[in-house]
Amino acid sequence: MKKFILLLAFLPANLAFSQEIPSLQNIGNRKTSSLNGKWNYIVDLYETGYYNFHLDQYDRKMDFQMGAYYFNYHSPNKQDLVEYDFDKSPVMNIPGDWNSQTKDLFYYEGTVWFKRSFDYSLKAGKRLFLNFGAVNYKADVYLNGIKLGAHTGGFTSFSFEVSAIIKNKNNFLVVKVDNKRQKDAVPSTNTDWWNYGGITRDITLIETEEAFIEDYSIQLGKQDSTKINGYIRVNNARPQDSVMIRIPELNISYKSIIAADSLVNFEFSGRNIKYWTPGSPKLYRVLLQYNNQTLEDEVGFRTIATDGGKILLNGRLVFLKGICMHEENAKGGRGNSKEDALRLLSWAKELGCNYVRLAHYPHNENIIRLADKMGLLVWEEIPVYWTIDFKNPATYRNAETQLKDMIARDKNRAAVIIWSMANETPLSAERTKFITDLISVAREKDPTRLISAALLSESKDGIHTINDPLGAYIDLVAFNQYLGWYGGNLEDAEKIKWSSIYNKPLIVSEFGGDARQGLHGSKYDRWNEEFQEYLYIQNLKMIDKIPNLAGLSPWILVDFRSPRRLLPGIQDGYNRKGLISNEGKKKKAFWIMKKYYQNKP
Ligand code: GCB
Repeated sequence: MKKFILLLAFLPANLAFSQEIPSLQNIGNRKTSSLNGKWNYIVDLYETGYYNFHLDQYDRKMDFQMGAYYFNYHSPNKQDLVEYDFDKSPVMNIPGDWNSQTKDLFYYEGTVWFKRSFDYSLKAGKRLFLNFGAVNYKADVYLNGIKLGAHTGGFTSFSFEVSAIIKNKNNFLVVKVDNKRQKDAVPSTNTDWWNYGGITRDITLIETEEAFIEDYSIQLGKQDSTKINGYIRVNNARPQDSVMIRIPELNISYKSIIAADSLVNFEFSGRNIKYWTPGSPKLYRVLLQYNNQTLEDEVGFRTIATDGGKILLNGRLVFLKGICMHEENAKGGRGNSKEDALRLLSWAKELGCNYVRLAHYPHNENIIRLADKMGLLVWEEIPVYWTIDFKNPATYRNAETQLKDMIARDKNRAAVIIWSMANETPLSAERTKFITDLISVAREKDPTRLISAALLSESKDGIHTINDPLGAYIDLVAFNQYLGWYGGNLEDAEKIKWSSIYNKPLIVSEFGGDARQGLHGSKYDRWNEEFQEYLYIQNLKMIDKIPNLAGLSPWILVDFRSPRRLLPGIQDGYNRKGLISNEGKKKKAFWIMKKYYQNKP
């Protein structure tokens, strides 16, 4: 152990606490090795491995404490007091949430420590980065007893450089994961989904050269769709180095010298491009070259804009035939794999969708990349959900970081057309300031996509309106409304009138009601499949009368776990608004929705 303390003493501060680097673009196509697999874990309800008995945080004091779990201490000395041992602790699959893997941890919210040992031989002149696809909610990361850093926010990717810390043999990576809900967090304490804890997405080591392409953006120009523009950023570039972009199928080959700030901004003609559309999701092979390195991607090109009440994809009217979905797998746990993505998106396709709303947080990259391939337009969202601590500047910074990280990862995916800032947030001046500040950031980071937020409608004297000041700032006025479930009478559906003060596209971002699959009876009684079917029939009649209606995404594709949904024999811990049950069986309303989309031009 002394060795580590010595190492710490001689490491410059910026390496002892390796700085988090903005997510590396396109990790899947780099030289990687996976750290997925079985990891040892210790459930630490009292955070005994993090604080001493006076609640001093071990990793802040930087002096060795045998109690600090991240040292993974094995004493050769029988006199030493060491009260933990990763190697004798149980294992679980990573990536994976702990709730669905371990019965005892089903309801657990707190700290769990994870450890994995591995060898890695890093040759001179190479660099190594450690990337986490996502950890819910807070991660403290330590490699070989040295803290790399901490990350907050359960659905975004983050990386640390580990070149100076990695050893050929017996590295140990320790991650403390804490998913306690907090009032000032994003999301806050109250959500209608399961707070799955753990290392929920892939853990990957990425090996690079000393200097390498870190990030890039490539898409059609907003003003001039005959041009392709964007940037390439090289990490550690030397003066006068150059980068090249090639799109062989379009005979494009563009070379440029890297500017002093390591950046190349580019714009070149993109004539004869076959646009990406849901019907024909054309992806081009794009090669980014720097020195003798080539990074490959598959990129679709399309434009997205609005004109009054219309949404225009490549300049042509598009109606969003959508469905909402959570990121859950077939077993009732957090989804992450390609198979999980395929299962969900195939159902969306079968329903007749050209669009999915990924609620209520950034989903994993497999889903986004598959949507790109399958031709599904995507709404992505950050978990600014219901009641957030809107007055708290730290909460704002947290939300802003999650927004930036979401945009950073997915900005090159043609499928993604909408960034959503929030869902059903209560009106107040602070809330509107919070969200409009987020909107400014989103527009600055990505001026090409549409901005939205799921709002609430108001009803007065039989007239429904969207009366939210945010309507003035967003491109698509989206709203959730639950006629016949949380209020209102289904018989009145056709009589309801809609008005909007905004001359913008309106989207019904949610509607629906629960049904227990297999439960049949009167269409007037809740929980029956016939009730849900009737609710859909009536809601769709109402929805068709909404002026400027540009799309809809019923709530929701599949039943999902929620601690708020407790009715025995019916809900049993699931929100039952799915068109498909959690066992994968379609309910009657599925076919109503499918027919509606079939008949919609
Ligand atoms: C909503 C929320 C969604 C809930 C849904 C419901 O409005 O946006 O997260 O799950 O209603 O089932 O109540």
